[in-house]
Amino acid sequence: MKKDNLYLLLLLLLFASCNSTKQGISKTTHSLNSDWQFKSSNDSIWRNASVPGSNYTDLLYHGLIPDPYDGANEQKVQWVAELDWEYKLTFDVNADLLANNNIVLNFDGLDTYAKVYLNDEIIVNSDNMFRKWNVKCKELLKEGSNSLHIKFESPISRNILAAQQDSYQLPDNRVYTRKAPYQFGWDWGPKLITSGIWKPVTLVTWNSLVIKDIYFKQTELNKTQALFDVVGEIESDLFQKVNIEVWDRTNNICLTKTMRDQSDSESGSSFSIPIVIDKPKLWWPNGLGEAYLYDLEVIVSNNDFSETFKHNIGIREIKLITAADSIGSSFYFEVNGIPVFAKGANYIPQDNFTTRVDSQRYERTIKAAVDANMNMLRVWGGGIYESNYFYELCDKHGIMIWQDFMYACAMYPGDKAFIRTAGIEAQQQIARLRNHPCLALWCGNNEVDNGWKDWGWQKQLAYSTEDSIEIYSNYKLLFEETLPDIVRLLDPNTQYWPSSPLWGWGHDEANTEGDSHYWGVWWGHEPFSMYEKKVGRFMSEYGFQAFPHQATIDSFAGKDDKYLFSEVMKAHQKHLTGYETILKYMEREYPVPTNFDDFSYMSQVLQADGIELGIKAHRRAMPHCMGTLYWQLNDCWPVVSWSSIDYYHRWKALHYRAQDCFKNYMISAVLRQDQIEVFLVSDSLANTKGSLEMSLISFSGDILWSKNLSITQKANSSSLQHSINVSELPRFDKQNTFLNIQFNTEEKTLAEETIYFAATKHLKLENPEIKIEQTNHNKGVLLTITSNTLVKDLQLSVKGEVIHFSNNCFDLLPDSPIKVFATGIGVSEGIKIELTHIHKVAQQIE
Ligand code: BMA
Repeated sequence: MKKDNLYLLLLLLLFASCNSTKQGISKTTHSLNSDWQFKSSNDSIWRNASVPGSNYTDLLYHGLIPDPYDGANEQKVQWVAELDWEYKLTFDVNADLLANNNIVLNFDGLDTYAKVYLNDEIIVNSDNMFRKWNVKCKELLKEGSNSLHIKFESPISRNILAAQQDSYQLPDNRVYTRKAPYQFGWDWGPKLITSGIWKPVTLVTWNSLVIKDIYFKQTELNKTQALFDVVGEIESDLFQKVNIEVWDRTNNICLTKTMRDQSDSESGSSFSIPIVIDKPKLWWPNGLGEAYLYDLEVIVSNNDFSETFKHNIGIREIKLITAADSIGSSFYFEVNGIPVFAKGANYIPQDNFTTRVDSQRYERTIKAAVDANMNMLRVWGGGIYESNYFYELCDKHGIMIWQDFMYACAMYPGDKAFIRTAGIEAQQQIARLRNHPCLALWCGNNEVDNGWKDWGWQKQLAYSTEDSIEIYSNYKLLFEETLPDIVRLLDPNTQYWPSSPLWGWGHDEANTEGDSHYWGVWWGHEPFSMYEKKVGRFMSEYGFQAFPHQATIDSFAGKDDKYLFSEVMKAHQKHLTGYETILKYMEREYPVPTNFDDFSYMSQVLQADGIELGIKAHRRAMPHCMGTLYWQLNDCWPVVSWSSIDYYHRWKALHYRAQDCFKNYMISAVLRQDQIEVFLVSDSLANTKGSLEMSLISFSGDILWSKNLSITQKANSSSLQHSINVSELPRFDKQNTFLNIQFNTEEKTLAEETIYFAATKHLKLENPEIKIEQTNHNKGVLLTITSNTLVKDLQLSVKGEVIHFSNNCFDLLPDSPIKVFATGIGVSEGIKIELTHIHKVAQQIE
């Protein structure tokens, strides 16, 4: 028999042996999310409630509180968090359901201090929003009507009580409660502390066997094969033999079929079965290749019943490389053996009321990250562990996830009960997330170590030496022992990093070791040009605020509120000196509009220009620096903040700029005295040949000088491709000329950069004649925009309409048409586009 035929026969045999006979399904899940009622403990009237949901969203639904996101309403609804709340449900159980061998009540998430009573018996006493609770309850259920009653205690009163009982004052009372830290108020978020059932409730029945957990643990990867152990835990109520099949459903291949004898185990049983995936197709981060996923399925069965577990996995190896080197110590991600420059942002929860974030909002947010050419998001430690869907989208689109544990900006307790609940939380979250190929790193916390060392708590809170020793040893217990031990045990393929950043931004080491949060710009009021000097090994935070889209401001502010220090605008600016800081930076280099709308536009230009400097400095510095994650991607309510997309997913100028700066190819020209240094950065995994085309052009379009060079840019590198000495150039007016540089191949422009020789406020801009041609195109309008003279930072908008422009806030160069695609509901030819640009705004300043 020929080798090929033999192979075919073997495949067929394997297929036949895998083709399991049909058994009954062991497990049935009944949703218990309908018909809940709620009330505050002070009240006597029960009202309908939504599950998953919260007291705030339920009160909003009944019109009992004003919208906290509107105006300055946040203050008016603080009472909600100070009360205790109750939720109740009556549900029917029939004899058939009761006849099942096993009945389990699952609470996927209770927020937060909750006593759960089933038919008046307490079954859960929750102290942690990030845990799930599974309770066997067959004995407590009865045929007919059953009741669930959940009593939520105010986290505020629990925190006060815990603080009173402590022998020293921790930096913030919120630390006593395992609950989303940002809900207690942040410098971009309101204080809205929810209570409620924030994840689904289900009643699960099973007979014979149930899969409790499956972990696809990659054990080896080479060119021809990927080896995994399928590590599983099943529970069964019989001594029995079980069959286990593992399928690759993407390619319809049975990977293994085996039998396990559980007779040596009483109630639980674990197994580890090796599987091999031949000719593995790798999972790659966005921009480097396909994020290929294998849809794997594990079927556990006995003669009567079967249960199936499904998960998409990706075959890849992600390593964090932290090794001593000639500079200090490195910090970069190696993916499938290749050092990958991480491009992205910090992600915060998308709402203070997390249960309002539906799949569409997740899709829009992750799409915005993908469209901006990001390959990494950091799920920041002051928020929540995200929903499964969030990680599924990141798996699918090649967005690597730096996952913080949920601890931020304060010291935490270290008593037994706290460490215990923190440990269970970590175990459950790791088990839930470890099969996701997007998961690149577990990080202990955000700015806890940095805060302890640099923020002066010891003095402010008058800690004695003993207090300090105890507080920091509690820190070490949690972040240097408990959490890393659990990660090592449950997810040995993902590395753990104790705290982000390694050094605070005041330390020299922040530029030479580990990851860095550089806040000299913004918090330290240092000029944006410092981004070029303060380049660490991996920039995990840096940022600058800007106003959101006009329509977003209109969602919370009336006409009369639209001035900087109005009550409403102050309520939607959570940084103590936010507006002053924006103003201070704007004055340095930009015209400062007196008109509110123009000011808000200018703040976006300021933010985009500033962060562009940072991104470019970081990428240019590769491989010294191997990552840039700006602060922050998104918002949790409509607010003036560091985000690049606002609460309603409207892109600020920064998001468009990031899209450009995060392309695989990036040009960055730096002016150093009389030298213009032209850097080219490429993340492409192949060398690229092309031409570097440089032109010095006056604002009205006269080409004063040009030069073309044939170049090769090495794969995955940054290099100084060319240096122009200003003496090579003809004399030119610095306020009226720009240098445009393109990296072109025969087919297309891979990267482009335009630099100016004077601050924006000193540029001699002229009144442009802008022409816009509109043609219907697919589901939108294609705009072709031209101008006779340079238009700086041209922003397109359509009054009252929510339209997405494929490009916005760009420099329109003289006689160089730009094509922009406008999409939105009902968008078609003839839309009235309003234009804002620097010259127009500057002219309106009295
Ligand atoms: C960072 C974050 C947040 C904060 C942001 C802006 O360091 O970790 O704590 O919102 O700064 O101030």
